[in-house]
Amino acid sequence: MKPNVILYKKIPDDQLARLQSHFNLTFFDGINDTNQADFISALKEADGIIGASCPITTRYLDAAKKLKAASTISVGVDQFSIPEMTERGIYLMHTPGVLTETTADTIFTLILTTARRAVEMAEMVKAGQWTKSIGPEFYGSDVNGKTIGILGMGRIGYAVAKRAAAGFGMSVIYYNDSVNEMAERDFNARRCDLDTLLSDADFVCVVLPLSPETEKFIGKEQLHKMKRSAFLIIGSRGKIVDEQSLIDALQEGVIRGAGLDVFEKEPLPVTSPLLSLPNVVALPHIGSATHETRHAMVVCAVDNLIAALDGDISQNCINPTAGCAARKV
Ligand code: 8YV
Repeated sequence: MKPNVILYKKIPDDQLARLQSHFNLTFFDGINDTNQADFISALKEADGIIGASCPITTRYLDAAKKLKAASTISVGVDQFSIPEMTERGIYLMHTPGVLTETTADTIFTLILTTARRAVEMAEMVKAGQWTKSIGPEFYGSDVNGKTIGILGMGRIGYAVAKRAAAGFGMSVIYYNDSVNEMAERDFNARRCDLDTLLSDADFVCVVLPLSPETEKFIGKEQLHKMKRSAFLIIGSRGKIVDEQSLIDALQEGVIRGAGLDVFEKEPLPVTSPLLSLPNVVALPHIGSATHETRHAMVVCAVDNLIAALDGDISQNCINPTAGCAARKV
């Protein structure tokens, strides 16, 4: 008998066909108030689940007595409680690697557009307001030769450092639990404490994963330690920065601007003050959103689930020790 799997996100046909050939598949187009009861009832028989962008709560896990593996189509695993999954003996699989370069491209897009005021200027041109040669009131800030401070020097941090050092001649400083020897060797990156990073960087770039330890890691106190001429770039998860403190800092001129791909609440409410600030570039969480990369992420997540349900968790498993946990039934 094929294992029972729930897919809770639309995926391309070729990968849907792969799932169907391996599993007895039930599909949900996201999890919402209208289909939640059906989702819970399908969970009772599920061996595996695969999807993204929906929190997998304790209530769901309580129903999922047979669940062996969850495969998220993302590198971030903040939709899950890792300790809870481990304790219940459920493997959590994710998709690192395949989205690194694309996400670093998005982060650099934010660095360049905020510093050079590209979105604001483009809107001015489209509105027919480019009537004379622009003066100092519209000048931006240089990116080349500046200092970038990267919070979180993992794969994506390294890829951002590569662009910064090799492409833009920037000095790289970083804050990370451990030394990243490759970044130090390849880009002369220097590890420092948080206060030094905040006070020295012209671009403070947040690529830390969201976890209980990093939630609201950057608040008023940290923003006030940044240079008034500096930019804050957030590329991983919005909840790492206290959004109200950021809004205050931008409104009061504590920092010069912010480039944001992620927010405390997504989609960003239309009433958010961030939307009326000219010194903010806001993107709709497009970090990995290219045709090529999103497809590669689905392929990776499908591979991960097939392997995990076959007992192979050698690649991309967040909690390999889940196998040691006594199964609660
Ligand atoms: C996706 C992401 O937007 O991989 C991640 O952690 O944030 C993004 O690439 C998202 O999880 C939906 O697939």
